[in-house]
Amino acid sequence: MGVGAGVASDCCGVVTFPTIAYTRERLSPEKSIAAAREFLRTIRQRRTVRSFSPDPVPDEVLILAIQAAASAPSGANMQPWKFVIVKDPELKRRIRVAAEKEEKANYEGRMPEAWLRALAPLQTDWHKEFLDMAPALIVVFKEDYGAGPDGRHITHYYVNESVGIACGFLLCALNAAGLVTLTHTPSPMNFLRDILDRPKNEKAFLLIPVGYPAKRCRVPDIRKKTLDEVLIVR
Ligand code: IYR
Repeated sequence: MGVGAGVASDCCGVVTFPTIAYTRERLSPEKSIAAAREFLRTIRQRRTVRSFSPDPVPDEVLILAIQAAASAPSGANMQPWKFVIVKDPELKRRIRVAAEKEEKANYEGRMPEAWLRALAPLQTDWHKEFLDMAPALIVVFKEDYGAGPDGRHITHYYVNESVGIACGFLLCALNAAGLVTLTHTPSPMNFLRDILDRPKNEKAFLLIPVGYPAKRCRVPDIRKKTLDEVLIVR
């Protein structure tokens, strides 16, 4: 198999990608540590926020953050994701109404007692005002399979892992830009495909209200596990 830079090679009927030189410069240990420390400082400022200011956010930030998300690694580079930005108040309203209908059924019967007890400290309930209030919702869809131009079925691999990683990139990018997010998963969320008019190979994966925190926004005083609790070195 030829691996020369920029040379597509063909072996046994398989066309491989040409390769390009990977040229990112190596950081010194000091610079590397400083960069990791700065990233940690920034990401530790991220909090899941449930009360949003209605102030608009720059479209360009949303677009750049989605470009960051879409640069994520994915199984066989299939990039099995779509991102829908919803700013239209009428669409946000329809999403809120549909989400609250499902969440009311969840909180008032479908969720087992143990789940309700686990959520009680967070004081969540079926009211989802943030779906109207946040200036933008980003709905991330996963593609369980792709559709070729001729309607051909394209198999996707590690879809949940790939889209989960892309969502992580998206949250980091929005946080770096000073915006707050909520990782919301109304369940079930099939209604999003209908309301947003998406094809049947797409399934809603995560609904992310994005914006600025409301004035006097409060968040639960939770703690993250310590390094000792999460790190094993062998
Ligand atoms: N999706 C519901 C319930 C919920 C579930 C979990 I797990 C949370 O961490 C938070 C909420 C809701 O949005 O209220």
